[in-house]
Amino acid sequence: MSLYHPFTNEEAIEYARSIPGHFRENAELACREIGDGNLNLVFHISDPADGTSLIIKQALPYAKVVGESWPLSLDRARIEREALQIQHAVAPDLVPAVYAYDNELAVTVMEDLSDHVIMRKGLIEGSSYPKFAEHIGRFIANNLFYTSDLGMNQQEKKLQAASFANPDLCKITEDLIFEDPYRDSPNNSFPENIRKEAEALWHDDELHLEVALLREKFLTHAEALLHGDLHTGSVFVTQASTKVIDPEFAFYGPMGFDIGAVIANLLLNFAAQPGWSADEETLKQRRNWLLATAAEVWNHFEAEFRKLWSRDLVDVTAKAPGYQDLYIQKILRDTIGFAGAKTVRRIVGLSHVADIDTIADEHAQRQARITALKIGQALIKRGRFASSFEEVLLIARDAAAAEGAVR
Ligand code: SR1
Ligand code: MG
Repeated sequence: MSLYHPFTNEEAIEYARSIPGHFRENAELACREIGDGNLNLVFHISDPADGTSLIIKQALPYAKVVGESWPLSLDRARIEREALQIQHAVAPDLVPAVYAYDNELAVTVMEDLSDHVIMRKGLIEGSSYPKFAEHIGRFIANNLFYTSDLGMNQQEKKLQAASFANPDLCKITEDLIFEDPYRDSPNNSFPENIRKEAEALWHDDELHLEVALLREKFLTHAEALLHGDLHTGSVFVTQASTKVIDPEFAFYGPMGFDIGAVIANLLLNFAAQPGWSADEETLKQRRNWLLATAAEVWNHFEAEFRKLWSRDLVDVTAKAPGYQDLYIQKILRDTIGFAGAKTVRRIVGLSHVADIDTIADEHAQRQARITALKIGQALIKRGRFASSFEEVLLIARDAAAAEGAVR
């Protein structure tokens, strides 16, 4: 019989005590369940007397956001933990350390990052993160390169890809990102005041063709081990530090999917800015920073990826002149297309973003949703034909200009 059961706070404390070399013997430990995501329990365990702390993350056998009617495999805890360990090996300063785990209990014990803030929250509060673009570009480039046929043995990669088959979590993405928003699905969720714009997604053949092609890439292009859910809620930040968490959606997929996720979430915040910026000058500055950061994410990714290619390539055929440039162009185009799909899903699909959903002013909130939908659709349609990241910035600026006023 399986030992699995969801922990109570007391059980989480007992489990934390069993981790060797962490807490003082007989310490009075405190525990808070702080999971605010869609799927898991997250316990923060600390010794208030000396400030020692750690995090215990435990998968539930269903999607917490929906309930027990949506079962999910507990093996995702192993997948998340193994992905964290692989990511930590190639980018140790950008990923929390794993202290212990138990596959049967679906538990991972890891570094506490309470001195950081979730990036989505920081962005909503108007903070800027000067190191973020360099950090996330480096994180993505190292993870993708060293888990791909470019940076690891091709036979080992096939075995690794098999152990990261993640059907339940991939199905969430396949449905919520590539299917539901483009039809009248019961999973969709949007307010009546954008029904016209939402329904337009259901009747746009050009859009449907591009989404079908993106979905095909997601289903079939096992290029590298993706994080799989790299939105700003999966990133802890300070001014000087970036830590990427939550790779439970990890699987072998198309590289552009991870970069696209980061870009989409910066653009969702861009769309939300009229609801958060106190005046026109603040709005202009915030939006400029968000677009500059998006461009820098791409630039840092590209520079780091090319550097790793020159230094650590394991596939001799990839030395063919011109191949690297075509490879980068493919990633750029996929990035733009996936960024579009990831923007659209957060407006009309099941799971939204607080950047927009917590805007207090109803008019500003509606405008933010419409701007995001415009950006998302334009990116999806442009992706396959794009030749530079600059096109993303133009699309965002055009959508903002269509809001009226001087934005
Ligand atoms: C049912 S899970 C909904 C969303 O939450 C996760 O963070 C993923 O983005 C997923 O699509
Ligand atoms: Mg998550």
